[in-house]
Amino acid sequence: MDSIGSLGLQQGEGAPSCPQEGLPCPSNSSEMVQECLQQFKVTGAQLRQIQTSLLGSMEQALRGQVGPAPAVRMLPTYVGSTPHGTEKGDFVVLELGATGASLRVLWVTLTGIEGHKVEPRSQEFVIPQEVMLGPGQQLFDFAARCLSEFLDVLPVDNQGLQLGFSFSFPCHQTGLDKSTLISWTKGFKCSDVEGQDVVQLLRDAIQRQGAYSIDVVAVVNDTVGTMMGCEPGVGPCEVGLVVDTGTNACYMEEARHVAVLDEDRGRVCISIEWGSFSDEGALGPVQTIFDHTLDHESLNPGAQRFEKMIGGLYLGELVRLVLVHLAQRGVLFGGHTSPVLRSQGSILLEHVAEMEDPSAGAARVHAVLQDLGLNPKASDAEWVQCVCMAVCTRAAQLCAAALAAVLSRLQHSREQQALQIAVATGGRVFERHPRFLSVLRETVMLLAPNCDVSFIPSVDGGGRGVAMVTAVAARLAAHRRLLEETLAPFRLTREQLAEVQAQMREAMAKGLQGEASSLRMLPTYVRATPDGSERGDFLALDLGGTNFRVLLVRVTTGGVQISSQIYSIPECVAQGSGQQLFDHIVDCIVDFQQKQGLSGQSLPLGFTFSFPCRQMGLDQGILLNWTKGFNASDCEGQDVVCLLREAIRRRQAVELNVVAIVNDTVGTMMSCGYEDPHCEVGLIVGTGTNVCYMEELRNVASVDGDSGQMCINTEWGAFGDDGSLSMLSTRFDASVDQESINPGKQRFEKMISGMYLGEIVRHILLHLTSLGVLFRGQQTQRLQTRDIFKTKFLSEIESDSLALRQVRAILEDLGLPLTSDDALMVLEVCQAVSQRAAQLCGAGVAAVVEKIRENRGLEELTISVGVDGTLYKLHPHFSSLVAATVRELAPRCVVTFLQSEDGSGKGAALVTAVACRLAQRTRI
Ligand code: 0WK
Ligand code: BGC
Ligand code: BGC
Repeated sequence: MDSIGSLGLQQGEGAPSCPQEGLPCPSNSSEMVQECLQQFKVTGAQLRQIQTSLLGSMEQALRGQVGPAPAVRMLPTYVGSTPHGTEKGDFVVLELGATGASLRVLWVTLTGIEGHKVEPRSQEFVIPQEVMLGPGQQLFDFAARCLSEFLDVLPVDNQGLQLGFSFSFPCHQTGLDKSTLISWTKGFKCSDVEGQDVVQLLRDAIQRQGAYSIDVVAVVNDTVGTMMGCEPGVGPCEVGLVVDTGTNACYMEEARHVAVLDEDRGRVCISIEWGSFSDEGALGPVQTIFDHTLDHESLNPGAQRFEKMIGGLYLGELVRLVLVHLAQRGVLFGGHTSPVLRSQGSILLEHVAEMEDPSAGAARVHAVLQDLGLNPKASDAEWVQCVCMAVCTRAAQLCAAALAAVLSRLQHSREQQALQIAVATGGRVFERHPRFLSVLRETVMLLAPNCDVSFIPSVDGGGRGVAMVTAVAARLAAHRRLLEETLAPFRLTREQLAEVQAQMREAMAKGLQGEASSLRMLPTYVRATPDGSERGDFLALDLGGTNFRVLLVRVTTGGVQISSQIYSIPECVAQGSGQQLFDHIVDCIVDFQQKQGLSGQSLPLGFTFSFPCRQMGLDQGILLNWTKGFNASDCEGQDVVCLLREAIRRRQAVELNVVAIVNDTVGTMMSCGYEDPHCEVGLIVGTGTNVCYMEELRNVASVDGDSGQMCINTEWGAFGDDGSLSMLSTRFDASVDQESINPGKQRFEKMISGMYLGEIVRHILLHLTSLGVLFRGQQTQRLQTRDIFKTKFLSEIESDSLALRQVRAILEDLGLPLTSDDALMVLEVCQAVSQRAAQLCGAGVAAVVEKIRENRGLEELTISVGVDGTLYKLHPHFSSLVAATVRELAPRCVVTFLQSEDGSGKGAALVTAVACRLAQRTRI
């Protein structure tokens, strides 16, 4: 017999004469008792098999696998975090089902101050049998009456009371306040409740009662209340274990392991409902005839088989069945039974706990048996004590095997070999049964040796825990309301987007006509997209994006080869003097030429200059104003091609032939147009944002000619600088704009592009922190630092493949003390900000392609848009949201978005090639 089996029946543990310890025994009667007691013996191997099988069922249920119904349900409870300790407020708690035929109402005051506790006031109400077995409405009306009776004696207003409903039965929860009863257990069998939302049934009953306006904020399983009621200071309990009339446990599982939850972030508390564990292979061998009889005579035969071997509602009954069995065979009580002994449920948990309690002594056992109408001999009392001990030891061991399965699951889910965990225990079996906890603890140590488990008795039976959940639910509900209020302005309706599209169209038309408009609609002197006949070697510069690049572009019959080098533009240069900036550019060119062995060669150069320039020709561009953090002096109003040529001149011995200056949108359109002739729009969504497209020359007032097309650089970044976007602008946009180096400028860009989205998010997080919604209201220095929340964080945080812990890692790097709720809210903030940006961008593209379609009087337009920019390319959802918005707002345009591979440097070279070809033709 391996060591586990003998657990609980150790010498000197108050079971002086239970037979198997090899003590001398009376002849055949003792064999019969032994044979009975033997049936309750569970071997180590059997316990391990139960542990393994239960673990298997738990993981099968978590995976949501179809096929044979898993033995345990693994029900998500929507409790995503263990208590902060900051929860405060007064809460009503209604407990139904934990303690069998009674319900309890509590008034719990949470002070929110660590260690400062206000004793809850509570009242217990016995539930009449006919109510436990009658119509559901009767039960809930009974509960509502008890609530009123309890509140009537309390000095409370009858308004705005918040209630936590501890409902200790298996339920499918779809929210903290939405829970459908699966099936009754533990002596309850009310009609018209299974399959119903029990929160609604309670709300309806309270309504019918009409005495108090009570908001049922949360419904909680008693195991969750127990776990959450864990005494602060010992560190959060992450397992809640209840053994009262029934038994069950809950624990904190990684949300990503719970298939039914489309949540891959954070933890969620799972109510295992192990009472229904019934794997024949594992449980069959340890079930006795008494277990089968008990189940057969129960209210729910075949169900809750595991619970019926452990729960306090059944221990007494098991003992009774054994005593009847032994009495009827003349082994006990001189072969006599009594009507009480023969009646079901006559031996209660209290009786068993008393009779087994070694300190109670034989006299007490005697008294209990006499109360049952028996006339026991001394030996009878001893045997009865052994029977109680055997039944309860097995219960504790089976409970330990189940708990060991949970610990193994936690080791798996947290990929931890050694686990340190606190288990909150609740229920009268723990409170009243002298040895249950010690047998449980010892058996767990043997079944889960790598787990350091501390058992923490739950205070006031979980009432405080339920209040904690209610406080958390109330806080989360309040936070959610504040979050929704804060993000609502970012949730743009179709009407609002269509309005932006219409406003954009109007501004485009005005800009083309040279009328006042926030869209400058700048002619680029690019009249055609590449036709594939371009040839030659070209130098290209690409300034204005994240990186400054110098490129050598070789255009041959075989295609385009590019070699390039990235150079940095230090902030002091970008915001220094113009001369310094252009000298720096020329230094980079010279360095590149040397590295490429091009020194001394004067290749045609195309300059991608990604800032608003009024062009008078391909190689003339007056900088209208800097954007995107550039602010070099003495440049605005200057022809940047001249500034470059002057810098070249200053750097003697350098020959460069600057042929064309193009905007990065144009370079991108040309670069993609080289592969796809349908590409007539260039879109940038990177540090900044902008779009260009091929416009009919007849519509361009500032350029002569009515035939043919010209590429127009819309400079849509400035859209709304005339206030036309104010209806959409939020307080956070205003803060970002005010703190920028160009307040009042580039308003559309500041709602969309990579330079600003992170800042918008940061300002929203600051606001939510000031409301106490995030980071427990603690403002951190880091979060108050400009640009600390990079836009790339949005792309990382919103990526589907990123588990919440990585989201947490990003935010913890920012020194933000956060919970999983916080991280989930930060995710929602990022999603709202990037979604608005993508939709606004989509509304802009819809305006452009619809313009082209109407320009050409087409029913349907097929067109491609060349796109570049880090935000568009790296953000996991941006591009699809833009495309979806364009489909929505421009249904008669079939738009293909082509991500530019080589950036606009290639495009600049192609423009230069076209210019050279045209120049050559005019020279001929
Ligand atoms: C790459 C292009 C460049 C453009 C940039 C925009 O080659 O011309 O300015 O994309 O994206 P960003 O680097 O600002 O994210
Ligand atoms: C119920 C569980 C409950 C347990 C302990 C079981 O019968 O199904 O929901 O947690 O009893 O009260
Ligand atoms: C500039 C545009 C440029 C865009 C994308 C904006 O800030 O004004 O010229 O195309 O950024 O880089």
